[in-house]
Amino acid sequence: MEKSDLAGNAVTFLHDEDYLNAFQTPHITADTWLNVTNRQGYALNGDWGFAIDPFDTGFRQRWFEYGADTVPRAHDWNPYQAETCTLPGVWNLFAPELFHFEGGVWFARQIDDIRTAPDNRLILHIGAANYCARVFVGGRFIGRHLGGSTPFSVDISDHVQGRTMVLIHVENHRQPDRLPSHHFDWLHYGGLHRDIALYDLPAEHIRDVFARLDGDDVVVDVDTTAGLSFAQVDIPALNLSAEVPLTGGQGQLRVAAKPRLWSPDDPFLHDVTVTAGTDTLHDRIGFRHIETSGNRVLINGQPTFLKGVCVHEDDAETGRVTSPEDIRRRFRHARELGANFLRLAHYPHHTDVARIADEEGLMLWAEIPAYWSIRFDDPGTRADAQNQLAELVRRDRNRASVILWGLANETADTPPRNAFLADLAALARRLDPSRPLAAACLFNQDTLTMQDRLAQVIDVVGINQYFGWYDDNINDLRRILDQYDLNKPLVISETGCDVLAGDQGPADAANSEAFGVRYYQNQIATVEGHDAVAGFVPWLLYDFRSARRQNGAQRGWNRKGLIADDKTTYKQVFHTLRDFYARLNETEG
Ligand code: GCB
Repeated sequence: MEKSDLAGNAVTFLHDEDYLNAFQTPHITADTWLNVTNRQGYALNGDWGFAIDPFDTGFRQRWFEYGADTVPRAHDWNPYQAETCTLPGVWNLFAPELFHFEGGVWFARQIDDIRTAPDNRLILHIGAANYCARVFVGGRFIGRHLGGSTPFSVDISDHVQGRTMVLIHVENHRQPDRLPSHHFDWLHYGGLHRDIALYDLPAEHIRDVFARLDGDDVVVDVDTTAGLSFAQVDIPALNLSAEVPLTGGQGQLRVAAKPRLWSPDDPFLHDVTVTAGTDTLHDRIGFRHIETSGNRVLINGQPTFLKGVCVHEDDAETGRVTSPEDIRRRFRHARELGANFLRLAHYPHHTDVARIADEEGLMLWAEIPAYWSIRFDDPGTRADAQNQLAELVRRDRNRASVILWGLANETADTPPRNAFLADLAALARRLDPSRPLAAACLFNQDTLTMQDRLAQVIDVVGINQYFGWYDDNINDLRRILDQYDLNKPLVISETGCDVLAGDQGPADAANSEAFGVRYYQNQIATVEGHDAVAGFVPWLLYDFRSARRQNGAQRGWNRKGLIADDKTTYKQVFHTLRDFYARLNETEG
């Protein structure tokens, strides 16, 4: 019989079904998130020990107590002798037998106390963990974070002494109360797929800065720890150097200014430096106006047609792990297409995406995974969604390239859903009054009208439509556009069909290159010049993995990419769309 240190009863830990209760709270949320832009952190990327744990043995047997004063005996895993992996990483690609693993995995490594002053704070920052992460430091449970694509920070100062063991348990069970829920069209990668770093900060420090244009004013919100009484804001290109009084760590600077505006043609970024106490945060921020008027999107007052393409964060070699090179390749392909806009589907992408788009002058739609069937009446799901949205907005609201927050994708119009999404809209507007909101809404399939009540809440109405693929009659699309009577921009937020690169079949054979070209030609002929349409954002740039796609042409991949999964092989549809955007670009002059 195994021995347990849980209780005198040697078998308790095998029978206790409440073993997780002690690891549900505290929640790590947007409230503890730290803006780490340009901060010099100590990278914790690289080798970590790991173990899969399909039975939650690590909780029952308290594996996390490794690193505490007493080392547990007779345990079924020992992080000091663990197999290793490289983080950021997704376990699906650690070994072939883990490809479809869904469950819990422990990650472990030791860290050093890097504090440069005794009362400094040590903040652990994790770029993303899909889906539920529990953090243990020095044998103690620190907190739990939900949501697979947004960053979180946690103060671990009180638990680090000399060299200290950190364990992070990540589990990605597909559950109906999560976002996304248990059913979605991409591969359910699990892991710690973005940067992990440790920050050594003065006890009193800057938590966040939010700079933007509001009418003729530049506005800078400063959020610091409570002990600071003022901050200094410097924007040299505006000759601006001002002191901001802080109350309870909060302050706002508002000054009339005429900054050189960021635009896709001139993506000018201002150096913005905020200093408070001995702490400094530096960012490069573009100032621009984004609004809607009637059925047009206006950038700096100019009607701008969104020539777009959707993109997933997926890679044959690295899964959800991305890199600046991968992001720049995405943007090179988008530019080659003649696009000015990308929809980042269907969850927050890496923080570098918007940063690089800022520099390159591309516009983005950033969204949270309120996708398909969501438990809209579950208060836990609602809290999770609000937190994911808050973490996304706080992370990216300084990025001029992000012009739309996407709230939801193809969710059915019911009262609980409308209440849930109205709350999310209110939250987005409170955290960021400067951006319009969008969503992929559902149209009425019988009347071919836009009847989704969500459209009343948002500013830019998206429709995903696949006439000529899932639905037959392309004329129905024209009918939807002709009947569209909302005084808001309408964007085709998805359209596309599966094409197997190199398939030379005839135009009436699904999956052939010729079929794809005809599909796109029909779509474009319907949309081109139609007054109702403010943007066209086909589905999508690259083929991506999806476990629910298993026919002969798919074999685990959604093949609607304009470019194949190698991110190199162009399909003919790429050129069809490029020709359309070239015509638009020519007319725009
Ligand atoms: C959609 C979904 C997207 C799917 C796509 C498809 O409407 O929003 O996530 O991948 O269709 O390929 O069917």
